[in-house]
Amino acid sequence: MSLLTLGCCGSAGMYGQRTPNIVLILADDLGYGDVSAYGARTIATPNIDGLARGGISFTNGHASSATSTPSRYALLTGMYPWRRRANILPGDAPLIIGEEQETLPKMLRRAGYRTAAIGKWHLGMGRGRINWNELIAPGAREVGFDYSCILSATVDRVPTVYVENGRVLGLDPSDPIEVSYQKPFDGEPTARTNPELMTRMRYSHGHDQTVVNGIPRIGYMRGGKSAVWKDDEMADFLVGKVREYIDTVAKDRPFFLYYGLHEPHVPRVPANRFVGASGMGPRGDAIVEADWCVGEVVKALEKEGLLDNTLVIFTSDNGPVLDDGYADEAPELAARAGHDMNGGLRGGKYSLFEAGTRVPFFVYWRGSVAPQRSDALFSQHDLFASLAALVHQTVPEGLDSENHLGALLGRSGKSRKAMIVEASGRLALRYGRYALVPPYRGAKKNATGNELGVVDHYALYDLEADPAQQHEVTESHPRLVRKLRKQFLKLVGEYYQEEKQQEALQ
Ligand code: NG6
Ligand code: CA
Repeated sequence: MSLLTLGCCGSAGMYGQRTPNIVLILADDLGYGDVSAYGARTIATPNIDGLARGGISFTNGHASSATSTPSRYALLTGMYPWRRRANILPGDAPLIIGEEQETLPKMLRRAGYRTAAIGKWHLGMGRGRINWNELIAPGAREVGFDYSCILSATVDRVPTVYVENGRVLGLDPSDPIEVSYQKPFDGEPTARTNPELMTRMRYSHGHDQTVVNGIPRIGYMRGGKSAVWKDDEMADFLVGKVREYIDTVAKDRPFFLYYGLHEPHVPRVPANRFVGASGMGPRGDAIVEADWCVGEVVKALEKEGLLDNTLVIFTSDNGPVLDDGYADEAPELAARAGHDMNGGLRGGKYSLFEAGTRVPFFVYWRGSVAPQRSDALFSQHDLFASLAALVHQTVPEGLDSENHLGALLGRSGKSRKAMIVEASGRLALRYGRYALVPPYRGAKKNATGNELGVVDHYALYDLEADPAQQHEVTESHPRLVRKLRKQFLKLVGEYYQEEKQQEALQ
């Protein structure tokens, strides 16, 4: 049956049933080695493993970028983020997705879906100079989400409040919120002026501005006391919103739910009941908490009788990091436990090496997707075109997203051949079994200790023979290096700036 002959929403689809609900769970900084599904024995993630075991476990699933904003931009727009020079946003940044721009949720809406975004956002909101005390627009709604309850940026950035449908949740109008990323508010303490305020956690680098809940953050904020989130209740709060949405959304049409977990990004402050759960301190405990959240989502779907008609996708926005700016002993505790967050890959968050973007990636659809392991190269930005094919929609011309629905549902081994990955504005190529990492000037590592890339030449790695990227094959494959370099420059075109690549950005 051809896709073109099929109707739109709710019709019997390509795989013989109504188009499914789609739940996309996106963890924050979860590494390839941070889930037991790929064999890690130092951490137990039974709920995530349940999706992996009952569905497709991708061994070569990628985020488009090694940091959050660009990665999420690519996932939601199907465009490479470096075309737009997307980089990590502050909490008061304007929306970086154009209001007219086609997006994954808009496409699903056209297919009859109800849409919701809950959790981490990090794509900006408003048009600049946000008044946090009024309706903030454009935002998630204009990107295509009917309902939203989101963190504007990251847990370590102000404002430390939830924004529900464009309004700060729980705000008392007599105590307005002000936010600045330029300078502290007169007379307001910061982590630098008043280090004694850091009662819950101290910073190791950066994060020395406004202190909220005893935790120093990036950016300055004052007011809005009644709206400030409680860090150790965030998982319960967000999963509560997710449960509520799944329970109450009208079931006459399918829904698309984007759930941005905040774990295990810094600051790691899991609920009390998870403290000590991993034996690895806050980072491990935050992963156990995230795993619990995933279990709650599955339970909620089960309770509503939706598991057979819901495609659940679980992945992470970028690779992992131990010390991302807070002194929570993550490096020491991981070493003591023998935990390799990278799962044997090189690099990590911020890196052009494999662990920057190769992330946990699982697709679960009970009764429709056969349990299996897949080595297909699949990038999150291909979800747009692939899901469009699933729900019989077309996508705009010129998208970077490619339709690999067959690979996504485990019905074909065919998938993307070449892919550009990005880390803090620097670019590299994946081509079949090879990775080509172009040079840049600057430090080999950043303050996190993660290795960023190669400093002075185009480096070629054979990922099949050497997934850990320990041995370059640059010298033994000069023709291939030339060919892939050409291919790389062709793909990145005018967007590749040698100088940009050479600036140490992050
Ligand atoms: C960095 C922050 C880091 C984290 C990251 C964004 C410092 C020193 N480091 O600039 O803590 O917030 O930005 O992470 O401030 S991401 O996963 O959202 O991309
Ligand atoms: Ca992230």
